Amino acid sequence: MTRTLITNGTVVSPSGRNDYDVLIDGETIAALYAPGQVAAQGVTADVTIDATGKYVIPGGIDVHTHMELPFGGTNASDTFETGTIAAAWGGVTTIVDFAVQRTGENVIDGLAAWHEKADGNCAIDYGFHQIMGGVDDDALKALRYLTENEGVTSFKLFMAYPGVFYSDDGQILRAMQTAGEVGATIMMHAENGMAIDVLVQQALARGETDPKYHSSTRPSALEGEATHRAIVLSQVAGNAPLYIVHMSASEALEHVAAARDAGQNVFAETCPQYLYLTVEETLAKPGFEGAKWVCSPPIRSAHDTHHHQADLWKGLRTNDLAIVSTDHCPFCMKDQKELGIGDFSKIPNGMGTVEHRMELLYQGVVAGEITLERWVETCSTTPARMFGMYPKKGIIAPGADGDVVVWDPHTQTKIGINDKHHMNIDHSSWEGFVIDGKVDTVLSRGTVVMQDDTFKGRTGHGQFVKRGLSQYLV
Ligand code: DUC
Ligand code: ZN
Ligand code: ZN
Repeated sequence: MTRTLITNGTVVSPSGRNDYDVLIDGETIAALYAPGQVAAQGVTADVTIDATGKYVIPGGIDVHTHMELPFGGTNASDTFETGTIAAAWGGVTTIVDFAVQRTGENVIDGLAAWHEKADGNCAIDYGFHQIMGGVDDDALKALRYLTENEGVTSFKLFMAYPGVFYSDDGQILRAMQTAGEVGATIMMHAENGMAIDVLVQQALARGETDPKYHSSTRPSALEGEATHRAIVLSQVAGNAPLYIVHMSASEALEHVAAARDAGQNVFAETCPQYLYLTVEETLAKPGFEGAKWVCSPPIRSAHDTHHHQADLWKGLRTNDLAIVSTDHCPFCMKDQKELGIGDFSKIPNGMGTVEHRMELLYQGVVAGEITLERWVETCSTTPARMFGMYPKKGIIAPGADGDVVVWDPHTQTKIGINDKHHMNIDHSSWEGFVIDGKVDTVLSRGTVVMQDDTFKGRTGHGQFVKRGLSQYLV
C-alpha cells in the first residue's frame, strides 16, 4: 500500500484553515500533523507531494451530473469515462449522476441500466440519484427499496417537461409522503412546465425561433411558483425532505429562505451558469450560437426586475443555497444542438461544466462573494453531508477517503476549447474565462489522478458509492 504525504500546505475545511501535513495510507487519510511533527515523529512515506503555498482541500463533489442522458432526441455527449476524466481535471473526486426512469418504464430497470453504463468506466467515484418520470405504486415501492437497500437515497421529480419526465401535483405529493416515511430526499426540478409549454407555442407561432426565446418563455416567476408549490407539498407531506435543484431565480430563493426560516427540511443548490452568465452575453448572441447556453432553468437576463445573480451569491452566503453543482449535461453543436435550428424548443437542454465548477466558484472567493471556507463547504463538505457520504467524503480527516485536491492560488487557468477543456463537447460554454488559481494535483482514494497538467488516473478506478440519508434532517 502506498503511503503518500502532502507536506507544507494549508488544509481548508468549512471551519477554518490550518497548516497540516496530510498522510494518506493506501486509500484512506491516516493522520494530520502539525508543522514539524512529521520530522519529529520520523514519519515516512513512499510519495511526497510538496504543497508549499497551496491549499489542500477535500476533493470536489458534484451532486448533479447527467452523463449519457437521453434527452431531446439525442444523448448527452460525455460518457461516464470522458465525463469523470474531465471531472478529475477539475478537482472533482465524486459525482452523483441521475439514473433515469421515464414514464412507463420500471425504476429498478432504470437503475440497473445506469450501473451498466458506469461500472468499470469511471475514473473517480460515483453515486446515483434516481429520476422518477412516472410515479405509480411500483415506483413508490422502488423508492423504498432503493433507499433501504441500494444506497440510492434521493429521487428527482420534474414539474417541467410534460410528456417526458413530468409529475403532476398528486404524484409529487405521493412521492413526498413515501420519501418522508423512509427519510429519502425529493430533488425537484421546479419550473411550471404546463405554463411554459403554452408560452413556447405562442412564441413559435409569432416566429420567435432563436435560442434567446428559450429564456423569455421560461420566466423566473414560473420557477418561483413551482418552487413554492413544491415547498407547500412537502409541508403537507409532513415536512418531507425537499432539495430544489439548479436554482436560477430570486423568486425561488425567496420561497426557500422563507421555508427554511420556518424550520422546514428544505434545501437548494445553484450552478455556475446562474451565478456568472446573462442572456445578453450568451443566448442572445447572433445567429444560432446562443444554443450553446440553452439549459433549463434558463440563464436569466441582466435586465430582469430581479437581480438574480446578486441574490444567488447572497443565498450562498446565508446558506439558503447550500450547494453548488453543475447540472452537467453536455451536447455538441454539431448534430445535437443543431437539432433546434429554426425552433429553439428542439435544442437539447444542457451545458457542460463538470470540469470547471471548482475553478469558477473559486472566482467567488477572489471576488469577495464567499470565503475560502465556504467554497470548500458548498463544493465538497455539504454535498457529502446532504447526500449521505460524510465522513468518508467531503473532509480531510483520519478515516476519510484520500480524496484530496491541491489548489494553487498563485497561478491562472485559461478555459477554452484550445486551452483547458477535457469534456467531450465541441465548444466551451466558458470560452475565454481566465481563473485566478488552478487545480494542481488531484488524488482519488489515495491515487494521484491528475498532476503536472497530466491525467494520471485510470478508467475503472472509480467505485460506486452506496449513500446513506441526508445528514441535515430534523
Ligand atoms: N436541465 C437541463 O438543462 N438539462 C437536463 C435536464 C434539466 O433539467
Ligand atoms: Zn432539472
Ligand atoms: Zn439536471
